[in-house]
Amino acid sequence: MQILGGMRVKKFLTASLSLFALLTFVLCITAWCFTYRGDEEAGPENAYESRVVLGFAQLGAESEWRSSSSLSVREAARKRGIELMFVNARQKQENQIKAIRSFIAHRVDVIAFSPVVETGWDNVLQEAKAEGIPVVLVDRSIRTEQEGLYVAFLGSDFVEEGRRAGRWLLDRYADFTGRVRIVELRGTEGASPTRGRDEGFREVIARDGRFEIVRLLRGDFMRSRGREEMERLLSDGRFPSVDGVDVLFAHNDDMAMGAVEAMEEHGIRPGRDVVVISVDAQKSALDALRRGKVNCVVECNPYIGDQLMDLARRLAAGLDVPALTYSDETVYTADDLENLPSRPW
Ligand code: GZL
Repeated sequence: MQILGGMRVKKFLTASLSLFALLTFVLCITAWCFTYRGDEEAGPENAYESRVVLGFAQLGAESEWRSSSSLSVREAARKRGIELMFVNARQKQENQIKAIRSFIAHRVDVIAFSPVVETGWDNVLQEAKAEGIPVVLVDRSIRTEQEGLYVAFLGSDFVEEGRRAGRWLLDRYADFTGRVRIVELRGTEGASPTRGRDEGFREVIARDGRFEIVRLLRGDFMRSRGREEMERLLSDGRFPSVDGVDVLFAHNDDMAMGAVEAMEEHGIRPGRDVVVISVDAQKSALDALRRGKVNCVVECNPYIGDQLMDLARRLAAGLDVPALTYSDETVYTADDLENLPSRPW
């Protein structure tokens, strides 16, 4: 009986093991069917259906352009169903660094930010890299010796924006033989748009000895600061006297508008007594172009929210993204008054 019993147990065990092996095989096949997508990448359509959390550290709210940038990011995240953790760093690098660290702690899928200045990011971006969280630079760029601290840049070619301003100016003065004295109203020191616009503008005007930058003003991309700086220049009586200035090149609209206000209060006609060039092409500058108070507006495109969400979804799905995406931009002058774009502010 012992033998019979033993044989029964053996048969039972054999049958059980066979059943277990069959079930395991069926489960593996089932799982494989739900994950393997043939030889293409893990289905891009999956990339566009899963939950994505994007941490975005906006640098502040210093200008019309920045407000348009923030609106574009928020609208695109809402439209595309992306969970957005949005922090306004109020112009302070330490606030952006704190925000990035909180995104890391929350284990967001992707981090994006517009670096207020170009340097001082290595440590916090190393921390994101160590946690395997991809970082996208939006709008402004950074300078670093380290590789792989970010996976993509999405924004403008600031050097080319400066070149466009310079090329328009040389063309404007093509038939003029005297000296052309320029005041440059600079944005935030240490920021990539300030460095780039200055570099591109100087590169072009250097081709013609008549053009000279006779004064640098520092407006930090803010209207109030642009006005204060122009007030200061006007009060020292050298503008636009015999040794005065012919051109104002402002790194953004807000500073240009502040300077225009100050000039008008001193009886100077901006756009006529002084040629005014601005960058951004937000509402205030386009309105001033229509009224003849600004002569040239170089566009800088803040409306990149949709492109950012595309990058975020692809990165969250482990798909490749382009390392560099520049915005399409143009230049507006008095010749374009019939087809200027509308702007929200
Ligand atoms: C440019 C952006 C600049 C704008 C300013 O991409 O970083 O910052 O030109 C803004 O208006 O303050």
